[in-house]
Amino acid sequence: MRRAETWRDKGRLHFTHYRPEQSWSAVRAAGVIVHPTVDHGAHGEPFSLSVAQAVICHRRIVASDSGNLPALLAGYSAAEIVPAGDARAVTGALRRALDAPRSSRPRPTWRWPGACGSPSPPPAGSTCPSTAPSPPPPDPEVPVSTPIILDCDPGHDDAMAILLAVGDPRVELKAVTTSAGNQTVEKTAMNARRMCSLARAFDVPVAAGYPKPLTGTLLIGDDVHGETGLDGWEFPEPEVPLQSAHAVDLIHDLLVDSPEPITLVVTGPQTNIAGLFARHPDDRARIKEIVCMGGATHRGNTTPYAEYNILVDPEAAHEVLASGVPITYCGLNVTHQAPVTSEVMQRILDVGTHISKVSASLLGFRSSTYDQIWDLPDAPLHDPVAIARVLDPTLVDCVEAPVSIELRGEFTRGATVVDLYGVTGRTPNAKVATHLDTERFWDVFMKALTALG
Ligand SMILES: [Ca+2]
Repeated sequence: MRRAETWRDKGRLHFTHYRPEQSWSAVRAAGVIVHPTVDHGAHGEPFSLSVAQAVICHRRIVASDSGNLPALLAGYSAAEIVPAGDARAVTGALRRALDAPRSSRPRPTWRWPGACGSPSPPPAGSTCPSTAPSPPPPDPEVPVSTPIILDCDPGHDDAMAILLAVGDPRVELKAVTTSAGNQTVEKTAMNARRMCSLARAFDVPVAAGYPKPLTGTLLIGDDVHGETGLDGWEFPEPEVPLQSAHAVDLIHDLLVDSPEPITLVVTGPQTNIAGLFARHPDDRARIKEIVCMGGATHRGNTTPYAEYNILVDPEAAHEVLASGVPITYCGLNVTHQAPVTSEVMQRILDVGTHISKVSASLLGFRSSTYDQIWDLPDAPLHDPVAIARVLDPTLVDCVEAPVSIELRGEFTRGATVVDLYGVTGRTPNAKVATHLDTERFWDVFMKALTALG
């Protein structure tokens, strides 16, 4: 057996030729692609640069062979080009490409179509026609769509987050997975199916995750969200089915199969994500970032200092924070800048669709419970703020800060301890949202709602 070549990207990327199945996705997650006409590694066969026709790093060709590449690789720009079969030259070119500043890398404007435009690599030995269709030229008017997986616990505000994710073209909703939180995991999965069906997102898979937190018993939020977890509307039987796969398996498969890192938006307790990292530690390198609704820079909402999502499973939140995956917290301090006022409710109704009518009814129920519990009839719409941060980061200002999850406090378990002023001297380990552009946020939400029809 030949000596395995190893490439590293600042310690994150680790790829060896002859152990392809596990490492292959890490390479692709880092933006390195070997042209799929030789993508046998993903299917368990040895991959070798000696048969590679092209090696692509962050959408730029760094190595290529001859043949029908011009047609096959239309849409890619060239960095430096070295012979694809020269492992030493390719390794050097890849290192230089991976070390290039992010800003100098072209933004992806179209999706990897698979060999010859098909979703799967062709059988070994087959050849692509020289007239393979070229990808469409990038349209500057069409926004780049960020692939996301929404892990949530619907829940009324999760429900609105689903609608925003489906209705705004700047995110591509790859899946909805549910955690136990606002209601049992069976009910949150049912509610995710209801909302995807309502939004006619029939191709978005929905899967249920763990039934309880890593430690302790589940604290449901039926005081806010009711017996079903989504009280306030009588839903028909959902058309979107429940996947038989566990949420963790679905997330893992999507991460492995994706040609680019995926953003996880987490708007419930973080149990599923902690479980994912425990079972598949390599998946950390396949995630672009985690944007969560959770925590607060000041006070909590379920105990004086703990916010609900973190309080339900503090150990999971701690594991996710310690994973090293970039994480952004959209906490109560910023989500309370999105109150559903009577004016907002009227705007939702004015959209004039069935979906807007259902939304207004759901939010009306939630406002009534917020009014009873917190004397807050203009209930803040927490979870869509995390989606907003992904689809347009300028909507949500963030600062970098050291964050810790309180696991033991007698009165403060589940609190996010955010060192906004650097008094602890710790290195910042998270982004923390501090301000929401409320006016533009509601404009974006209404636009998405309108787009859903
Ligand atoms: Ca939620």
